[in-house]
Amino acid sequence: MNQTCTVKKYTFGTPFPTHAVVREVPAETGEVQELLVKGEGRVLQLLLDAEDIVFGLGEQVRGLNKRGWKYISNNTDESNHAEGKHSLYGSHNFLLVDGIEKIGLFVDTPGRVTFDIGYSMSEQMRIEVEDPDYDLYVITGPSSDAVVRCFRGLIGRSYIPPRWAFGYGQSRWSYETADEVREVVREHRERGIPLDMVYLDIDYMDQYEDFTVDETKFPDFAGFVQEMKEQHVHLVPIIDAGVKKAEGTYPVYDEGMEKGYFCKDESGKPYEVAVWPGRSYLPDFFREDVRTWFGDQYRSLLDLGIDGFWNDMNEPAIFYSDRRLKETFEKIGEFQKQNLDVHSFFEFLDTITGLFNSPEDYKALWHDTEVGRVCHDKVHNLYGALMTRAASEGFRRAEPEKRVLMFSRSSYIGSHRDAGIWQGDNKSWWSHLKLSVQMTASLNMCGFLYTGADAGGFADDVSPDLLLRWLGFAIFTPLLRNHSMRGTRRQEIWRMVRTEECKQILSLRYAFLPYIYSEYMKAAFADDMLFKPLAFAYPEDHRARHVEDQLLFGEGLMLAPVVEQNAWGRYVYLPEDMKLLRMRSAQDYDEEILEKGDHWVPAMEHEVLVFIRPDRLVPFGSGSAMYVDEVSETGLSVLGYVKTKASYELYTDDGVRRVERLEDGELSRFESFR
Ligand code: MIG
Repeated sequence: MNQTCTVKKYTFGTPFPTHAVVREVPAETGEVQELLVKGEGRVLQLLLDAEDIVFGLGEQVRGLNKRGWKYISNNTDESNHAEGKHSLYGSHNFLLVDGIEKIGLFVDTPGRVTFDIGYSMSEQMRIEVEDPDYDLYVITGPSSDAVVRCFRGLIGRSYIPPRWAFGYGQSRWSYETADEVREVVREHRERGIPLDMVYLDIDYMDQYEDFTVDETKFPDFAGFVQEMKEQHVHLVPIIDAGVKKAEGTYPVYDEGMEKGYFCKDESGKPYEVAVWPGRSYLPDFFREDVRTWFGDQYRSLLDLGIDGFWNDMNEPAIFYSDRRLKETFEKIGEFQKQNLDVHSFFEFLDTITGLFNSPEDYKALWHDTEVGRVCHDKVHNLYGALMTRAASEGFRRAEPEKRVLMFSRSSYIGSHRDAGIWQGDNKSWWSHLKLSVQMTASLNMCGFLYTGADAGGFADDVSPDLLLRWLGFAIFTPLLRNHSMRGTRRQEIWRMVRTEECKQILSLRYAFLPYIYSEYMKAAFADDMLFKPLAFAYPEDHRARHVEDQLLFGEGLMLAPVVEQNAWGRYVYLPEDMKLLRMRSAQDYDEEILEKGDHWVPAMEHEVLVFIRPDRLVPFGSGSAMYVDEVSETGLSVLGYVKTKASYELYTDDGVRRVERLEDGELSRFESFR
């Protein structure tokens, strides 16, 4: 299919090497003259037809179709994923214009890019690249599917986690002690709620120092990791980007300082910032030796039996810097002498909040890169990606044979080869459940297959019905984690009032696991998406093309999650006849064949709607597993909607050995005739 696409690369100036693209593409000479794309210097313009859909941009606010808003690639620790925002944690500068022509655009630059997609003028897309040095890739092809695959071929194969990472994980900021973690595990096991991992948030560390463990809260950590393993639970600790300043007591800091591994200011002095631990330094991940050093630090935890991590605060988030704090205190002193009126009062407030993630700090930081000294501001959107790359390369050295779970908060295209990402600090809001449905497909286009949102929502208080509905979608996302913020209502399933129903929904995850794993691996090896907008499969169907809240999931299924409170069901559009499964658990569901067209489909809060496409089969287990290693691929049953004949190829492997191609696992074939 890829052969039918055309890729053209236009190089402007001398772009910074992002390593997002792994294939050599010779650059065109001359102006950008692709179809409707007009490029001049830092501005690219494209006229949009009324029917055109613009997909892409990965982790961003708003819908699948990005038209009608201005999006800015500028990695931000944004705790409010509101409609009015322009940037989240990652920069994924890939767009797909899906009209009569299918055009993929990838703007490869680690600096800021503004995508005005019919926001200033409805029928025009205007892309403004801040840095005059960048690469532009223009891909044209016969279908959206082909263009995305072609793009994915350019950026390389998506990250493959261990199979256990497809299990259910419970998280909280934070489980503070080993006993608290034991309680989480006990409650799940005793009540028969499946569980594969418990996440450790910042409080497991000794004074928020990366790669340390607080021995008073987690005595004999190695023994504890082992004890959890015996219960088939993986502990997944967090690692933050900032390294605490602690002279003489923290070897990571001492070594980093001695060897000059931290980001510096313009004069070459290490630049002090503050994050969780207070005063800290940011490793200069742009340097290969620093990546090696930092990547090797993970070994201290790997050696204790840890086999998964999440990387946080790597946009990088900066609470304040020494320099800016001083300025702020001075300013506050001036305010003290004033009568604060409507202007000065708000200026006063902004003076303090402006400390957080200040662009001034990003301008003050410098990196030693493979192409010389560069101001952070110019390469900002790559910082998190390089932290993740450091980890990924470290894992390859420490565990050459084994897959390690890794997902990050910040990312750039290219990170999808090293890790997954979670969708950051969302809220326990219905609109954020819907956002996650849309974002997951957008991320898939950009290569991020191992992804998911904090199920139930991170900030604010969850309601039992929201958790049920959220799980009803999240059981299909590769990363399935219930995580919530300090101070919010407890969100563990066993502490909620509808425990039994949540548990039954989770059983579906384990019943579908052979399918989910198989489809994930096939998507990864074929540069395909796991979640697709309907437009990808039904390009001629005008109704289907504009559906924003239903997704195809793998080759056989369509999902239509309920994302509204107090709904007793929802309207579903079927682009063709499908078999509906209204599922309450792996054992309890009803089936109905629905004709192409619109349907009101009842679905109570504890019911999940799953649609099987015609002539497709879906392997299905009993759902009785309490953890992934208990899911057997033998003795599976098959769900299907067979009109004439259907077959399915199931992928299996040992789940931990690194695999590079489909043939490294085993394929077995199911068939069914009518
Ligand atoms: O800004 O480690 O997104 O998942 O619980 C707070 C504490 C820092 C942000 C992460 C969130 C995590 C939290 N962290």
